[in-house]
Amino acid sequence: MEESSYSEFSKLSRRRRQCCGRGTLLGLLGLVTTALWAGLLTLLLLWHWETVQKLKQLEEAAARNVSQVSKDLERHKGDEMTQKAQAAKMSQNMEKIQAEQKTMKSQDSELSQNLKGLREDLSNLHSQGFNERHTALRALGRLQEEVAKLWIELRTSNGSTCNTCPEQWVSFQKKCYYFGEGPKKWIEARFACSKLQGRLVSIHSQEEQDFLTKRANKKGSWIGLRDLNIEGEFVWMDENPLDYSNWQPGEPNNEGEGEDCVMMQGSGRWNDAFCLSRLDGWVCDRLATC
Ligand code: MMA
Ligand code: CA
Repeated sequence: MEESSYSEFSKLSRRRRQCCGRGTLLGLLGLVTTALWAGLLTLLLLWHWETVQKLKQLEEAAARNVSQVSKDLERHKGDEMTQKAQAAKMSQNMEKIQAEQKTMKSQDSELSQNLKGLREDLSNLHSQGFNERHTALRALGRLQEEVAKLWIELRTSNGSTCNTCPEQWVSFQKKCYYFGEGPKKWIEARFACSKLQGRLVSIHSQEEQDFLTKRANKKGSWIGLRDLNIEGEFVWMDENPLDYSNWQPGEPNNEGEGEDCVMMQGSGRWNDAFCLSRLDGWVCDRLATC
């Protein structure tokens, strides 16, 4: 049994020596090398193919990006053009608005000038109206007084006596007199008389003066004479001319800050005095009724 195993082994070893000679080894080596090369080439090809695929993908992505960018660019160009058109329109509008503004400004200044003119006209009309009204009122006052005087004369000539006076007024000839008391400036005394439907007294005769002297306030009274408008040109409240005077010697002297209102002293003599002085007495007159 042992002998037979050995012989088989030696047979095999012999066969191996026959089968695996130098040529066979070289062939095997060649095969292996070829296989290796083939593998390597396959790998290279695979790598190349992958790279090509990647490149293709990249190319496609790039193309897509480029088309997107060009689209965006076009859109942007479109937007830009629209914006430019809008800007042009806006600047046109702006110019129009500026022109309108200019026109409006000139119209405004024209209007304000017209308004100024109208205001001036109105104020002129007002003052003219006021002056006319004032003149008319004065004329009316004079006419009323004339009518009253004529009426009294008519009634007197018919035998009537026209010496009726309101209560607290004193009758003398054709007039009534009110002897006011209480400190007043000339203008306040004038207002007090007009409130009593009279006016500061006007004196036109010695008889009248004597009558007043007897009754007048001993500390002095305001009378209806003043030279307010023109210095030295005295005017009576009843607007009759200065046909009688009873100045204290040396008066009127327009003393100090100026004296434009006339007072009757306790003696009955007249003195021009400072209009804002407060005198205790003031005398009013009005026509008596029949
Ligand atoms: C006062 C005053 C005048 C008047 C003088 C007269 C000082 O001033 O009453 O009006 O003329 O007296 O001396
Ligand atoms: Ca005086």
